[in-house]
Amino acid sequence: MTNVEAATPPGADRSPAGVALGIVPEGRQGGYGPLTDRPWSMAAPYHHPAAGWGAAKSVGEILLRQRQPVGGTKSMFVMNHPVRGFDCPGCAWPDDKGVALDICENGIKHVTWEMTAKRVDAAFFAAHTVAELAGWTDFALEDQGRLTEPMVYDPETDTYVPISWDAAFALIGEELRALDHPDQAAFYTSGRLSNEASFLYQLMAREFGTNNLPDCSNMCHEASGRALKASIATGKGTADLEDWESCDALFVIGVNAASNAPRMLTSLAEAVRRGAQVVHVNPLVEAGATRTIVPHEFVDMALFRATDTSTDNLQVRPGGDLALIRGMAKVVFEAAQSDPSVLDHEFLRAYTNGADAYRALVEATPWADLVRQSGLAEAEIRRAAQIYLRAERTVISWCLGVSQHEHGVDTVREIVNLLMLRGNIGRPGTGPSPVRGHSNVQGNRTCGIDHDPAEAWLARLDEVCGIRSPRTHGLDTVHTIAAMSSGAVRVFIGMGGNFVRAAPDPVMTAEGMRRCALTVHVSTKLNRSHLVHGQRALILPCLGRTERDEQASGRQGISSEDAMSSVQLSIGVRRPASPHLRSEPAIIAGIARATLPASATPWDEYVADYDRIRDVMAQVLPGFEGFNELVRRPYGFRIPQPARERDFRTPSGRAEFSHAPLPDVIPEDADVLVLQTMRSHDQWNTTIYSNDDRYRGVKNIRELVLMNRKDMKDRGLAEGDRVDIVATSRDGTERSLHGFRALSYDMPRGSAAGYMPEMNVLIGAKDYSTQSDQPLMKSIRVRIAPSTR
Ligand SMILES: Nc1nc2c(c(=O)[nH]1)N[C@H]1C(S)=C(S)[C@@H](COP(=O)(O)OP(=O)(O)OC[C@H]3O[C@@H](n4cnc5c(=O)[nH]c(N)nc54)[C@H](O)[C@@H]3O)O[C@H]1N2
Ligand SMILES: Nc1nc2c(c(=O)[nH]1)N[C@H]1C(S)=C(S)[C@@H](COP(=O)(O)OP(=O)(O)OC[C@H]3O[C@@H](n4cnc5c(=O)[nH]c(N)nc54)[C@H](O)[C@@H]3O)O[C@H]1N2
Ligand SMILES: [Mo]
Repeated sequence: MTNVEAATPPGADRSPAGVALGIVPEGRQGGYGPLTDRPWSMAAPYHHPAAGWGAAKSVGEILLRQRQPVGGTKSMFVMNHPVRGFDCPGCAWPDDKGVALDICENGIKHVTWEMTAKRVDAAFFAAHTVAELAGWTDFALEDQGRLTEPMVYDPETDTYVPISWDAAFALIGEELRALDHPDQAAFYTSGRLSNEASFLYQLMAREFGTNNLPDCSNMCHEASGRALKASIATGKGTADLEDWESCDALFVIGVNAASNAPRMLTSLAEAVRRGAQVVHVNPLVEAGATRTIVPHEFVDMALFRATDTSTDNLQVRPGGDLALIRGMAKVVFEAAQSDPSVLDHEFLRAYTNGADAYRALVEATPWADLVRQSGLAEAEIRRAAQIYLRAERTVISWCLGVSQHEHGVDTVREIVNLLMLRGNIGRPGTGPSPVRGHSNVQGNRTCGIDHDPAEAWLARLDEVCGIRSPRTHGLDTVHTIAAMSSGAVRVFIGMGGNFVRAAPDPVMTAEGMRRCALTVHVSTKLNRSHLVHGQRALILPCLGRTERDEQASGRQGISSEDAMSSVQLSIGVRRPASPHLRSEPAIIAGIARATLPASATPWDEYVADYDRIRDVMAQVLPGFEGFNELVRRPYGFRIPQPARERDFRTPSGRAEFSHAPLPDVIPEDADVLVLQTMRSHDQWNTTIYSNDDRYRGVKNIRELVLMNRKDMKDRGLAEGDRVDIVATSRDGTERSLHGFRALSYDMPRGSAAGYMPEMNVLIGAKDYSTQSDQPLMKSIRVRIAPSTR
C-alpha cells in the first residue's frame, strides 16, 4: 500500500492554546517526525528476521545525518564495556557479561543522537523567536543539535538569551524562596539521571521541603512497582540475566523487544536454541517475537542466519492478560487434582499467604469469562498452561503492554500468583522480570526519586544527612499536571525529559506550564517543553552520558542500575559538546546553594568528588554499603534483594496472593475500540529519528492507526483511508485527531494502535489508573470513522 499525501493534512483538534504552543500542529506528513512530501507506504509486515543488516543500514543513515561516521563507530566499542566505558544511555536491559561487544541498533542510534556535531548556541536562539520555533516539528527541534550554554527567556524579544550559570542559579533560588510553601514546586526526573545526581536531586527537594518528585516512572512501571511491593515487598523484579539463561519457560508479555530492548533478542534466541519455551503475549505479533539475527553476532549478520525467538505467540485482547494468567492458574489447579505435586506445597506453606482463597477464586471463575476477557480460545490458554506446567523453571517478563492499563497492578500481582503456585520465585532460573524503560529509571527510585517514600527511608536520610524531610506525600506526574493547571504548583524543574510531550493531555499540561512563575529544563537537546515556558524560563545544558566529566578531584564516573538491579560505573569518554556544559550533579548543587543558603549539606565537596556522594549514599541506601568499592568491580554489583532469597518483608512476613476480581476490559458499546499508543522502531520516547517503523512495514508515515481488517470493513474503510479518531475520556470530555490513515494489521478485533506522542492528545488528564495513577496509554476508548474533513 503506498500513496502520496493529499491536500488536507492530518491534525488534532485545535484549541487556541494548543495551536499557539505548537502542541497540536496542523497537518504535517510525518507527524512529529521530519517533514516530508515523499510517499508513505505500508508493506506487509517485515518478514526478514529482526536486527541484522536492515539494522546496520539504519544505523549508518543516522550516523551520517548527525555527521558522526567515525566517532560513532569508535564509541560503539567502549559502550557497555565492563571497566572503561560508558553505560548505554538507551534502555535498561542489562549488559551481557559473556559478550565482548554488547550493542544494538537502537543503542547506537541513541548514542549517536547525543554525540551529534550540530550545535544550538546563542546565535541560533537569537535568530529564532520562540513563536517561530513553536511551528517546527519536534524532530526539527532536536535535530538542531546539542545545547551549548545556559539560556533565559526574554519576553521583550520572545527569544532565549544567554545567562551566566551563577545568574541562572540565583534566579531559581529567588523564585523558589519566594514561594509560600515548598509544595508549590515540582521536581520532575526523566529516567536517564544517574544514581549520584538522583540522590542529590531528591536531597535538595527534601531539604527544601517537598516530596513533589514526579518522574517518568509514573508513566511506565508505577504499576509494576506497586504490585511487586504488595506481593513480595520489593519494587523490582527478582530474576536476573542468569535466570533468563537457565529457565525452561519464558513468557514475554506486552513488550516490543526488537525495537525497545533489542539486546533482549540475544537472550530470546539463546533460550530457543537451548530448547526453552518462549511465549510472547501481545495483541500484535511483533518482529522480535518470531525470528532475529542476534544483534552482536556479526558472522550471523553476514550470512543472514536467523534464529527463532519464540515457540509460541498469543494474541491477547488489550488488557486481557489477567484473564489469560488466571486461565493458566485454573489449568494448574485442575492438574493438581490428579497430581498434587504440580503445586509447590512446601513453598506455599512456608512462604505465602492466601493461596487457598486464590484457588477458590480461580476455580469459581468460569472458562467462558476467561475466554471472553482474554480474547483467546480455551485451547490456547491450556497450551500456555501446559508449557508452564512442563517447565521446571519459569521467568515471566512484561513491559508497558501490562502496566499502562487500568488493571496494571492486579495483572502484575496475578503474574506473581501464577509464579508462586509452582515456587517460581527465589530459585535459579525463575522469577518476575519487568523490562524497565529508561537506562536508569530503576536507579532513580532506588536513590530516592519517589513522591511517596517510606517512613523508614526518610528517617534514614534525615539521620545521615542532618535534614528534616517533609512527611506529606508529594505529587506524581498526573497530579503535578493538575496542580500546575490549578495554580497550586508555580515552579516546574525538569531534570531531563520532555514533559509536555510525554505527558497525557498535552494541551492541559502546556497550559499548566504556561501558568508557572518559573520553568527550568536541564537538557541536552532542544525540545517542545522549552517552548512551553512559564513567566520566567531557563534552559540549562548538561553533559551527556558519553562525555568526560572533569571536576576538582579529576575525571568523574557516575553509576546506574539496570532492569535487573545491577549497579555499574559509567565513565564518559568524549570531549563535551561545549566547554560551558555542566554535569547534572554540578547543576543540582548550584541550584541547591542558591536556594538553601543556610544548608549544612557540603554541596561543593560532593561536586568536587562524586566518591563523596557515594560515601553518603552508602550510609542511606540499603545494600550500598561499600558503594565506592563495589561499583568499581568489573560489571559492578547486584543490589541484595531479600525477596530473591525468599525473605518476604511484607507486613505478614509472607508473600501475598492477591484476590482481584476478573476485570471487564471490553467496552460496552461495540462501536468503541481500545486504542494503544506505542513506539515506532525509529524513536526514543519523544525523540523521533525518522518516520519509518521498519519491522511493522511502515515507511514515511506516523499519522496512522492500525486496525483489524474486519473492523475497518465494518466502518466502510479501505486500506489507507483517512479517518477521524474521537476519544471519550472518563470525565465525558471528547478529544479528537483527524486525517490519520487507517491501515490493517494482524491484531484482535476491537483493538487499535498508533504512535505516542502524536496520540497523546487523545488521553484526558483524568484518564489514569485508579490502581497505579498511571495514564491509560494502552487503553484509550475511541470511535474511528471515515474522515469528514
Ligand atoms: N528504541 C527504543 N527503546 C526504548 C524506548 C524507545 O522509545 N525507543 N523507550 C524506553 C522506555 S522509557 C520504555 S518504558 C520501554 C517501553 O517498551 P515497550 O513496552 O515495548 O513499549 P511500547 O512501544 O509502548 O510497546 C508496548 C508493547 O505492548 C503491546 N501491548 C499493548 N497493549 C497490550 C496488552 O493489553 N497486552 C499485551 N500483552 N501487550 C500489549 C504492544 O503491542 C507493544 O508490543 O522501552 C524503552 N526502550
Ligand atoms: N501516549 C503515550 N505516552 C507516553 C508513553 C506511552 O507509551 N504512550 N510512555 C511513557 C513513558 S514509559 C515514558 S518513560 C515517558 C518518557 O518521558 P521523558 O523521559 O520525559 O521523555 P524523553 O523523550 O525520554 O526525553 C527526551 C529529552 O531528554 C533530554 N535528555 C536526553 N539525554 C539527557 C541527559 O543525559 N540529561 C538530561 N538532563 N537530559 C537529557 C533531551 O533534551 C531530550 O529532548 O513518556 C511517557 N509517555
Ligand atoms: Mo518508560
